[in-house]
Amino acid sequence: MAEPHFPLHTPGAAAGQPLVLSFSGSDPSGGAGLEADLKTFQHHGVFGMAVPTLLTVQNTTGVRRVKTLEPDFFEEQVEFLLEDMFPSVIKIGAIGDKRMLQALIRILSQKRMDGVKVVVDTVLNSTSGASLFDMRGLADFIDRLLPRAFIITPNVLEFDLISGKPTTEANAAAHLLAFGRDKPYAILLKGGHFPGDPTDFLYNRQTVRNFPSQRIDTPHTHGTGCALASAVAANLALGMEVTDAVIKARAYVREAIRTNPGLGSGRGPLNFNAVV
Ligand code: PXL
Repeated sequence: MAEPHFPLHTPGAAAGQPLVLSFSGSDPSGGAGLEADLKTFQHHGVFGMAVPTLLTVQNTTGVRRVKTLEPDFFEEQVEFLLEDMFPSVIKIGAIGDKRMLQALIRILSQKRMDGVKVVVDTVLNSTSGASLFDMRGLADFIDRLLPRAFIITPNVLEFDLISGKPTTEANAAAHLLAFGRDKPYAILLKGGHFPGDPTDFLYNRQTVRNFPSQRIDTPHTHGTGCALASAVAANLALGMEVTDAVIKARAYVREAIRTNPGLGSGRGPLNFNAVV
């Protein structure tokens, strides 16, 4: 029998790996949410942990139903986990509702969380179907969760909701500078909803850098935002500073879209094993 290309069991492979924790919703199709986060962490060589905020009835054709989990149970899971294993970076995805948001804010307000970098993927509405966040929690999301973030990754629709103003490719940089001025966090504005070839914008400490790219013509972009935010989280945990973390994460996601496996009959998942 031929030798495998790599050892099937690599004792101690996880030793020394940074720990990254995801709080997000579960997608049974494995393309978005918690499942996408863990695959992305694994690919980046960081050790992924996860506590779900909500469950979905979902396949590649859409999200049919959402069930936000019990915040008490969520908090108990987190507390018990943190007694034992502590992350250097936390990635937050879909939150569900205001009660779950409040549980998250309580957790992130703990003194021991001070040194933990928080990546918030501002999942306010899924591209397809049911709501992943009850908008009655929007004010608390903006005023109480976002200030705790190290970086947030809104798409254009989400940034419009957060900033209260419509953003176009032409006004994005000025708009980010004005909005970001007194904010403690960096903002990666994802330009996928802009017409034509999209540009992403990274606001960080009074500067804006733009990243133009060519649109890839494919329907298979399920979970793109989850993978991008998780790749940024993993790169931060590996010690990169924010601009490098974003540049590397964008390259990973672009290649993951380009080499997508074409699964499902709707918007299929990415290739999480993409090598860049
Ligand atoms: O990509 C946004 C997203 C986040 N989290 C979960 C999702 C989705 C989109 O479908 O299902 C659980």
